[in-house]
Formats: sequence, structure tokens, C-alpha cells
Amino acid sequence: MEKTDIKWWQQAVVYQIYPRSFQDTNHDGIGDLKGIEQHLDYVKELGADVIWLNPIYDSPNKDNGYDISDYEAINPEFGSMQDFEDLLAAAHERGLKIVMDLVVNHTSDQHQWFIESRSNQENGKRDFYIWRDPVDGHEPNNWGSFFSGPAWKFDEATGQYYLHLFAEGQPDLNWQNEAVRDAVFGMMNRWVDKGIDGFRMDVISLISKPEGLPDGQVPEGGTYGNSNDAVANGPHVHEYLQEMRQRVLNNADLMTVGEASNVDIENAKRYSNLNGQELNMVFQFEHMELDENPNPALGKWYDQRVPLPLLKENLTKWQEELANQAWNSLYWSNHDQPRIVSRYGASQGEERVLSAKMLGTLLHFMQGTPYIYQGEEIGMTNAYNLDWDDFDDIEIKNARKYLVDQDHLIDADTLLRYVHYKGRDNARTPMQWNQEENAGFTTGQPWLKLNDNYDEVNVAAALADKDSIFYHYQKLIKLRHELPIITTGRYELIDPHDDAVYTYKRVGDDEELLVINNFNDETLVREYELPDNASLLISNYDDDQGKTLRPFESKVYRYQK
Ligand code: ISL
Ligand code: CA
Repeated sequence: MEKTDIKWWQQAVVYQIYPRSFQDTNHDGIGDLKGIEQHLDYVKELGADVIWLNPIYDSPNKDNGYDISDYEAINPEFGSMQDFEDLLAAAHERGLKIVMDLVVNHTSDQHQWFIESRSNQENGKRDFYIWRDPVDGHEPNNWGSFFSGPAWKFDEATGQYYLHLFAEGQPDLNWQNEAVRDAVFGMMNRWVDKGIDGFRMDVISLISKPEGLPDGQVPEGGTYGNSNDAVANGPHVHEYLQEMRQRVLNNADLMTVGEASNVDIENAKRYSNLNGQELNMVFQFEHMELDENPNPALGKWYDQRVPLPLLKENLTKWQEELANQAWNSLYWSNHDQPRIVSRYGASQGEERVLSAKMLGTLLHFMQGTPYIYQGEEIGMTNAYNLDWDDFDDIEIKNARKYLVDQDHLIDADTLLRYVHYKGRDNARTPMQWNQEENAGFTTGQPWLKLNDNYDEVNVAAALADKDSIFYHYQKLIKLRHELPIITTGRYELIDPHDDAVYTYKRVGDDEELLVINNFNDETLVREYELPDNASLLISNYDDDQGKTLRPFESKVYRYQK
């Protein structure tokens, strides 16, 4: 990769904000746009270039904003369109870009299109969604929803089923209908005209459904067919994205990232090809799905860590195979994933701090565009203090309803253990700003219980400590901005079979970086060949003990070849 070819979004670092949990300013316990504006300087201080906002559009919140009832109105809980315009202007003043969530695989069942669509079979909007007659009095096929239970809902009034790959309140749009594409692209262009800087596209790999909607495979012991496998990367998805590129994305210098459930290398090369026909990059899921339950009927619900060699093999595959052809996104966390220190590091004490820095270093020295999820930069952990009555997430609630109560696949205590390891609410507890009541998030009643460790884990404490995780991330971002080799260098894995240490190189024309990361909470000895001119670029300890690697030690050397 030539240095001159670098695009701005390849050298950028993205900070993801989950507005509901970031900062409340009007005491209703719900984060809002004004709260985000208040903290723009914080994001700037960290050094990120781009903010990705989770959905802020009008929504009945069956799935926290991923069920949109009006794409062109702001959810009043978050503020007004004026607040949004103010936020965008304030961000731009600081040189920060804003990328919006685009949720167009489905709408809310409260969206005007669906209200019309379900009104009767002859309605002009009927074909905006995916309606089918019952087959032998049953669902049209065996697909299960991503949130457990069936993917079809029978509509008594019109005698047909509609498809919802996610919650019942999230009917799938029919992308085969040209009028749907016109409506979506028109809406996107109006946001582009407002001056936004890009889109993160929700489950974009699912928009093209397979011809004839064939049954999915039912896992052993399971009840429903796998709709993800049946639908992902459908027959027209690339065609639709190329059309979107022509009709919307080429109208401005945007950053685009497709959330691509079930995407493999070959598909990713098409979605995010450097030829610029579709998207800039995708969020692939393979490294997030290594710790799924061996019983496929239980899907993601599990509590066992991944052996390190498997993680390396996977991340390495993506680094090697996309190089010079497509572009990677790099992420450890988001609003759907548990906290990364609780997954690959430690949740408590000094080890929490060390492991957060180690994990940050490992990710940020790879090739791709890194995403930091709010709170990751202070090492926020899973919320082990939340119990059944505290959860809000529909995925967690449905897992309880279907996997425990209806299908008896698992007992409630085991599921709770899995939820504490994997549940989405681990990421969604309010941002921890300081030691004050509700961590400074709200003076009202927070919409979701806080993690009870905010006394220790909070932004104020991080900013006051020069050795904090925050400043480590700040340094990682700065290095990415300053050293093109982090963007362009070739990746090379050093220790594929080592089950405790993950070491890789970035190879440039005349220099190299050696990135060493100890995943163990024990001291180990490992020896690497280093030229005499090697200097330590960043580390999470204040001295270098050569071949001795202390718990979660992470260090990067830079040297001339
Ligand atoms: O969250 C997941 C695993 O825990 C995924 O299955 C997730 O549902 C999937 O990646 C799609 O996620 C996106 O679309 C969903 C929404 O609930 C998620 O928050 C969003 O990121 C439906 O819009
Ligand atoms: Ca509020």
C-alpha cells in the first residue's frame, strides 16, 4: 500500500456513542444529544476523529432505537432536530466527524409505511414488507428470529404472516421492491445534505432475502431454522449496495461501515473492496463468535473463554486476506458485545488496567480502522451486579422466555451466568463519569442500573491519573496518526501456537514494529529477535525487563530493518 493512497477513514479512529447511556442533561434518566455535545471536548482530548452515534431517530424503543418509526425525526427523548444540528456543528467546529446509524433492513411496526402496509392486502405499501400466506396453517418457513422465537408474526386482520428477523416490532423491509430502495436512498440523501459524515449500516448483509425463502437448518436440539445462514449475503445484496453507492454515497466524501452478520472473507472482499464500489469496510463477527456455546441451539449464550491460538488464527486471517484488497474494521466492543476486559482480560484491580491497555495495544496496532466503544477507554467492565429484574435488553429477555421458559433448553441460573458473560446490557450501563451519584450520568432515575464499580472506574479518576487506560488509548491514537506504518505495514503473526502470548509484526519498507502481548495474569519468559536499534514505542509497564513478560504485559518495539 502506498502512503499517498491513504484515505482519511483509513487513518481515522472512531469513538462509538450509545446516546441513551452517555449523558443525561434534563434529569429524565436517559442520555441525550445535549449530553453528547457537553462531552465533545472529552472525545477530542482522547484524540478520536469520528463519532458513530447509535440510532437517535424516533422509535418506540422495542430494541432501543433499532426499531425506527420515523427516519427523519429525532426521538424526543434525545432532543430535537435543532439539537442534532447544533451537535453536528459543534462537532465539525472541533474537527470531529459524525457517522449515523442506518437501520434499513427493517423499520418499527409503528413506522407509517408498516401501518399502511398492514392495513389491508391491497394497500400500496403492502409490498414494502415481506408478507406471506400461512402454509398448512403455519408460518411460511421455519426461520427463527435473531432474538429467539419465530421470525414470523401472524397478522389476524389481513390473514398473512410478516417477516421479522429481529423483534416482532421490527418488520423486514422488502428491498426487492424498487419503491423501497427509492424511499431509503431519498432519506439517506436528505441526511447527507444535512452534512453528516457517513453511515454505519445495521445488518446490511441481510437485506436481500433468498428466492423462495427456503427453510434454514435446524440445529440439533433446536426449534427453529437458522435464518442468519439462510439470509446473509443474499442474491442481490451487492447489486443493492452498488446502487446505493451510485445514488447516495458518491454524493459526498462519506465513511461507510456495514455491519455484516455472517460475512466471510470472500464476501467482505466484495463489500469493502478498495475499488470503492460498495462500502469502505464491514464489521465482521467471526472473532466475536469464537466463544459461542458448543450447543448451537444456545447460540451466543456461553461463559467460556476462547483459547488464544483460535483468536490469533482468526484475526490473522482477516489481516492477511484483506490486505491490499479490502479494508478491515477493528473492534473489541460495541453496544451488542460484553466488555472486552471481562472477556479477554481481568475485571478487577490492577489487572483490569493492565489488560485493558494490552487489549487496546493489540487491536490498535493492526491494519484497519479502530472503533472504541464508550467506556472502553476507561476499562469499563461487565455489570455483574445486574439481575433479572434489572435487564432491559430484548435479546436477554427473549432468551429467558424462549430458551428457559418455553423450550427448557437451559435453566435460568445458567442463563444468568451466560448473560453476565455475554449479555448486551453489560455494554449499555450508563457511562461512568465520576464518583458522584449515578456516576454523574444523571441526577434522575437512570433507565438502566449502573455498574456498581463506578467509584473506582470513572472518567474523572482516569483523567487525573497519568498512567490511566485513557491516556494509553490517547497515545495509541496519536501513534496511529503519526506513524503511517500502522496504517500501511504488512501484518505478520509470530507465534501462532503460543497459548499465552500474542506477538505480531508490522512490516514497512524500511522499518518494522514488533507488538508483544501477554494474555496471562502470570509472568512468563519469551525471547524475540530484535536488532540493536530497537526502541520501545509504548508499553503498559514503566520499565522493560526484556524477555520477562509480566502479567498482561504489552509492549511495542520499533526498529530499522
Ligand atoms: O447482538 C447480537 C448478538 O448478541 C447480534 O445477533 C445482533 O443482533 C446483530 O449483530 C445485529 O445487530 C444490530 O441489529 C439489531 C440490533 O438489535 C443491534 O443492536 C444492532 O447492532 C437489530 O437492528
Ligand atoms: Ca435526558
